[in-house]
Amino acid sequence: MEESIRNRLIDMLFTSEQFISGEEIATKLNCSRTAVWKHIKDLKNNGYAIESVPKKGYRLTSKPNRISKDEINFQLNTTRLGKEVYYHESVQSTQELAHKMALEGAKEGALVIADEQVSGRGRLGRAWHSPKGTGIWMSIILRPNIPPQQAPQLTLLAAVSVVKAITRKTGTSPEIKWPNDILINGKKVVGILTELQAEADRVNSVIIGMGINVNVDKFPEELTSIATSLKLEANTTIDRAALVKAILEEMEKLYDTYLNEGFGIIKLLWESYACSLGKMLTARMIKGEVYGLAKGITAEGALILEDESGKTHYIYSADIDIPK
Ligand code: BT5
Repeated sequence: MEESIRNRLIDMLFTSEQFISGEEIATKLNCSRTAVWKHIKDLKNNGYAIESVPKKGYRLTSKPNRISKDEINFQLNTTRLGKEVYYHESVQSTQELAHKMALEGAKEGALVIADEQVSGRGRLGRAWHSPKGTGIWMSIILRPNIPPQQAPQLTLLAAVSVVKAITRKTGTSPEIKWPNDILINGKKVVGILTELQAEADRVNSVIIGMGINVNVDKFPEELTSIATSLKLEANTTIDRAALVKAILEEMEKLYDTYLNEGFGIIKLLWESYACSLGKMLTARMIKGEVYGLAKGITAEGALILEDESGKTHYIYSADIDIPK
């Protein structure tokens, strides 16, 4: 109840350009003027800039660039994804938390998101730089009824959703590097990590972790030549909550298509955004490397490489080097 008053108050302030009096708010929200005053105070403490003028009332002058539950749920146009939001100011890793919550029965679409990660991680235990207040560090829990070997398709689905949302919100043109990197002008702006909780023939949950460098101004030295942010590329600060919402909306649409019609359309979309196809590249795996022409992806999402002797290799997991 408290929460719904708060959301409706944000809604009223957000949609009105004029001052709204405390009395009008109290009547519309069916609460006391003291309750209105308390909610306004709380919103101010949470970074909302609200002008209050005696006899006139309240007016919202700026929203915080925050990614907590209120901001994400406000006008979110999905039915499942992001309906449950678990926001934290600082965590070790949203991925670890999401794993725990999935085991404890979190619903499909639950979102774990943090303003900062102190031990964010990539694949193979690598570190993921996740500084405070400037990125989107989040993990989404899905529960598709698919065999475990199809799960890599969801990494590709997630990548397409993020590219569509970034294009819509920033006007930049990101590309996908198989399997899980999103690049702008050749530098990594997003990393995606898909992990499973599964039995031999059945997926219990898929945890899709996304790290997005949104308003990061400066990277540690070891990353400056390989990493970039949306702000650096678009030359403007990006509203993080709006981008999270766009991702959830794009992803839910594609996920429904995937569940109803299979991987076909996602595969075509993925190929249209891929920067690695049709090029000679090296796939580095734990057991060795293959140099060859990237010909496409299979129906499972594996990369098809043709080496110089004409032999075809199917790559399920690797790091890719594309010579400049
Ligand atoms: C990835 O791994 O690209 C997957 C990253 C997933 C991060 C998200 S954040 C939310 C969720 N919670 C987590 O703890 N993780 C997920 P990989 O392909 O292994 O790439 C890792 C490599 O990227 C590192 O070894 C660095 O070279 C580089 N790197 C680290 N931080 C970066 C950053 N912020 N931006 C660009 N590159 C980065």
